Amino acid sequence: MNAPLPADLTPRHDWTRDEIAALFALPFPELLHRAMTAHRRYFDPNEVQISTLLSIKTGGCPEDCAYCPQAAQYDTGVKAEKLMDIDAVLEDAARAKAAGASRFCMGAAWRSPKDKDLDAVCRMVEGVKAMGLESCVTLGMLTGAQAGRLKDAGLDYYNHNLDTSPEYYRHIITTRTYQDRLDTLAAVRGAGINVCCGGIVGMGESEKDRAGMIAALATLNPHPESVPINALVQVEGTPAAKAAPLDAIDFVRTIAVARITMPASVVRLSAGRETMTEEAQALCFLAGANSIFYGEKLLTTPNPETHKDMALFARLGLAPMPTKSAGN
Ligand code: SAM
Ligand code: DTB
Ligand code: SF4
Repeated sequence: MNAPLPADLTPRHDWTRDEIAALFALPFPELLHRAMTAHRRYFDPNEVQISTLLSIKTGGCPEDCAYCPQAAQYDTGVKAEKLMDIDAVLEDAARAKAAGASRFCMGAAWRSPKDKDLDAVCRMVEGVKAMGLESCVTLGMLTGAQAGRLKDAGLDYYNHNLDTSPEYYRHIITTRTYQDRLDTLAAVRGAGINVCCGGIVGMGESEKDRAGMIAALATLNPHPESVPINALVQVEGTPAAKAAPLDAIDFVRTIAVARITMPASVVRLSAGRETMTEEAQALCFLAGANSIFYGEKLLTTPNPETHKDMALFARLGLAPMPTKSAGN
C-alpha cells in the first residue's frame, strides 16, 4: 500500500501527482474504504445534493471542445438557438423546485458572455434566488467585473471546468488555454462566488491524465466547493465520441480519488448517468459522490427519468441534502 494514509482529513492543497497516481493504483476495496472515511468526516454519506440543469442558450458555440455537441463546427444535430426569455427560464426553475431540486444551474453555449446578455442572466439569477433555490450558471470565460455583477445579482455558484489534465488538454480544446480557465476561476473566486469546477473522464485520456486532472483541481486553494466529475456523453459528430467507451470501475476510481483529495467538497456524479448501470451509480455514491443532476435532460442530452432516480434513491436509502450543508 504505497499511497500515503493521511494522519487527519483536513483538506490539503499540496497534493503531488505521484501521491494521486498512487491513490488510483490502490486495490479497489482499500480505495473505497479511504473514500468512505473521508466522506463521513465532512458529510452525511446518505445525503445527496440535487441540482437541475437548463440550457438557456443552446448551440452555435464558436469554441472547439472535442466532446461538445454545441460546438458549431461539429455536425451533431444540435440547432443554434437564442438566449431564452427570462419568464420561460423561471417557469422551468419553478418546475425544478417542485420536483425536489435545491439548485438550478443555467448553461449557455458561449465563449464568454456579452454585457447585454449578462444583464439578462443577472435577472434570471435574481428570479431563481427569489424562489428559494440556489443558483449556478456556466457561461464560459468571465472577467473580474463580470463575476462581480453576477455576485451582486446573488449568484451562489459558477461552473467552469478544467475538463482534463494540462497535458491532455491540447487534444481536446485549441480555442482557449488552460491558463484562460484558471484565470476565470480566479475571477469567480475573487468575486466571492462559490466555485464549481471538475472535468470529464472517458475522452481517451490515460490514468496518468486523470491523476493530472485531479492534481490540478486538488491543488487549487481553496478547493472548488463543488467538483463535477462527468463521464463523457458520446455524441455522434464530436471528435471525442471516437474514444473507447469508459470502464465503469475506472470512473468510480476517479470519483473516489476526488473525494479523498478534496474531502470537504461536494463531488457530483455529473453527466453520463443515462448509460451507466444503477449498480455503477451506487458504487459512485459509496465512493463519495454526493450530488447529481436531476431531471430528464442535461443541456442537450438525456439524463435518467426522474421517477427512476427517485426509485434508485429509495432502493439505496438516500435522501436529498438540505441546502444549508450543500457546499462548504
Ligand atoms: N460554454 C461554457 C463553457 O464551456 O465554459 C459553459 C457550458 S459547457 C457545455 C459546460 C461543461 O459541460 C463543459 O466544460 C464540459 O465539462 C461539460 N460537457 C459538455 N459536453 C459534454 C459531454 N458530451 N459529456 C460530458 N460533459 C460535457
Ligand atoms: C458539468 O460539469 N456538466 C454539466 C454542467 N457542468 C453544465 C454539463 C453536461 C453536459 C452534457 C452534454 C449535454 O447535455 O449537452
Ligand atoms: Fe462551447 Fe462550452 Fe461546448 Fe466548449 S463546452 S463548445 S465552450 S458550449
